[in-house]
Amino acid sequence: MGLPFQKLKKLWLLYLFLLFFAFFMFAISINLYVASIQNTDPQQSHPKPAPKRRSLWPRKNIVAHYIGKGDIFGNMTADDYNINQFKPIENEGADGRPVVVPPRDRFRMQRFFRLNSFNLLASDRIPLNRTLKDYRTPECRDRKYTKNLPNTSVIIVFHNEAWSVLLRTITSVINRSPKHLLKEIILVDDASDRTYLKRQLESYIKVLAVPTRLYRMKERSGLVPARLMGAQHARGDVLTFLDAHCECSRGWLEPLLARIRESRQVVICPVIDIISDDNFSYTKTFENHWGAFNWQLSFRWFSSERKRSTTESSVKDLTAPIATPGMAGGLFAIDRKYFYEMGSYDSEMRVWGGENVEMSFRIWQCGGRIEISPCSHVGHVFRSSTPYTFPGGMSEVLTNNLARAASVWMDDWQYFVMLYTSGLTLGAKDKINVTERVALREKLKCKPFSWYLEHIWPEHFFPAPDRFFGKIIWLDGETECAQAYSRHMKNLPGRALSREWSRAFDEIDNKAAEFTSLIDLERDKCLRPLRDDVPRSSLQPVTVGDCTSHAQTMDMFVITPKGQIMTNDNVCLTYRPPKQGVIKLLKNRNATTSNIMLTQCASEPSQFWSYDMDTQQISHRDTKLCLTLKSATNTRSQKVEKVVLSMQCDFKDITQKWGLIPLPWRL
Ligand code: LR7
Ligand code: MN
Repeated sequence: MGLPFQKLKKLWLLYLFLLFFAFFMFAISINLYVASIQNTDPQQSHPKPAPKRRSLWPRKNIVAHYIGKGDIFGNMTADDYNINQFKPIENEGADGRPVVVPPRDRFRMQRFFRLNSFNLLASDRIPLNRTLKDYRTPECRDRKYTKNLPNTSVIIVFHNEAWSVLLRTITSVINRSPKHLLKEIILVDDASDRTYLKRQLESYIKVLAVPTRLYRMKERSGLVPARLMGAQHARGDVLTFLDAHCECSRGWLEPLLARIRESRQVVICPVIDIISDDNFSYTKTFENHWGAFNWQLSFRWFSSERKRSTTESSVKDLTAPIATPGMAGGLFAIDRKYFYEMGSYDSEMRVWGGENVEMSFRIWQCGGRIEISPCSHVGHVFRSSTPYTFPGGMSEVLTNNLARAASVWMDDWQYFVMLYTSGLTLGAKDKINVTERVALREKLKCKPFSWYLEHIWPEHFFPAPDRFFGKIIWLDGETECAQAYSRHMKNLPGRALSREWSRAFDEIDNKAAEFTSLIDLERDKCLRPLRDDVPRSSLQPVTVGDCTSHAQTMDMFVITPKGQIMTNDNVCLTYRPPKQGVIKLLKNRNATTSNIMLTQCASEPSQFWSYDMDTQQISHRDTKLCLTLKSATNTRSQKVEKVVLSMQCDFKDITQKWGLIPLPWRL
């Protein structure tokens, strides 16, 4: 009787041991997995390929930031938040190289990533005065500046910034700015609660080589109220704003101040280089980037060629700044008095977002300029999520800020933004009071938004009175909408004589309400990207799909009178003659290839189209090939997909007929 019981007991022990062992292996493999996601191998991560600019990627919705939730690393404790683990190691991260956190610390590294949405352990290994390379072009290095430049106050606002990151920002400002140009550093603490940002910070800044003062917001307000407080206390000729996680590189300041000396109406930004959020490597970015906004007013970088501003020196000056329709918002210098003359900031904007939109429109429309100096390089830690809270709710705060910017500065276009930004509606206007800002706009006699689009951002992809805005539907000859459209076109007098887009826009506008009401969401098919989960900036094949209005506005197009077919984020319908390399690339990337792609607008012949009202064909202007809907086999999944290609035109071919269904965009 006793024997089987003994056996059973042994077996249980064995089970228990096995269970324990399995759990142990599981824990180890998770750790290894996590370590493998984090690319910390210096061989691999440096040099990096052309940096991915966060802003070129699509966002699921208007909320540009999200807050990381708890994960397998458990909850953080008050101690975790408050201890300062800064322990610099000589030469770590020198010359902007990436940091490798040793394997034994990988688990902690993951745990602490969440605190700031960047690799705190990596930063904590880098000395505050780490060296960087000289990222300037030879032309910029050779450029001489007069000693007689205006001086500046550097204003840095922060909320719960990491010690090593904040102090490295300050150290880089002190070490890389000519002493006589740096009047003071002003820190504004937006009601942080980390203990090391209290007394420890106060005593640290007392001994710095440059007068550094710290002000604190009484309650958490956001970067706009904090910057306004900083500006109030500043005494320098120029205000230079920086985020609290930057590193200024050699020669960053002189070009900014020199440009303001030339013209006090210029708001001047440095080139923003990339400090990696996972290994703190410093990567130089291209000098010829400029910025603007998408349909939801998110800031975006663009790289198409732009004329440089002419400075005192010659026209072909490679050190001359580039005018930019929009500013990223965090890093710029502005004449202090001019800042106030122009209405500083909209003080009702809270926490994060929108202030850069407002400032961009305001400065341009009210007679100033915004430029990027190719000679000034400042690194910024780009992160993909927001580590801090949004008092008042993220979506509410952000939509409120954007609604304020749009309703004061965008005239007719404010409705467009409100109609096609998720989280925003026309009702947003009722919740805000912008009387003071509208009065400012009148006082400064600012120009209309149409002027801004036409003259400051002629490459823009927004709707306009002389453009079409709406959906492009496939006229399959069966749906009511398709039939009504074709009938309307066939009955137009003299339709065959005109190939002008504007004529088509007019004829369609007359019937806009009718067509839109006839769209059958189930049956009508609209032109749209083949996949909607790929970045908008990459090449994407085109297909037709249901005509629902998608949050990302993937199936809405703007057509210019010259025949460029554009959509959100500066993406254009493009004819791409198949080259072998291209096909290979596409096969890997998208698995379905076509000679029609959506890609960055460039105003090239490959992006101009004609519309034949008589046959309802859209043809590529140069090759005279027609947009055609065909079935193609996906090389990866072997599934048959409908793809839009360009083929020989045949007016009888039903797969080549397209209708333009306008959508409302202003009141
Ligand atoms: O409630 C807050 N209080 C603060 O003091 C929220 C933020 N802040 C501080 C924060 O600590 C940081 O120093 O404000 C600064 C900016 O906040 P980030 O770093 O979280 O913002 P970001 O870099 O993601 O956002 C960009 O857009 C913002 C819109 O409101 C601001 O204009 C940021 O300054 C801006 N940053 C840049 O332009 C750097 C380059 C990014 C690009 C492209
Ligand atoms: Mn930032």
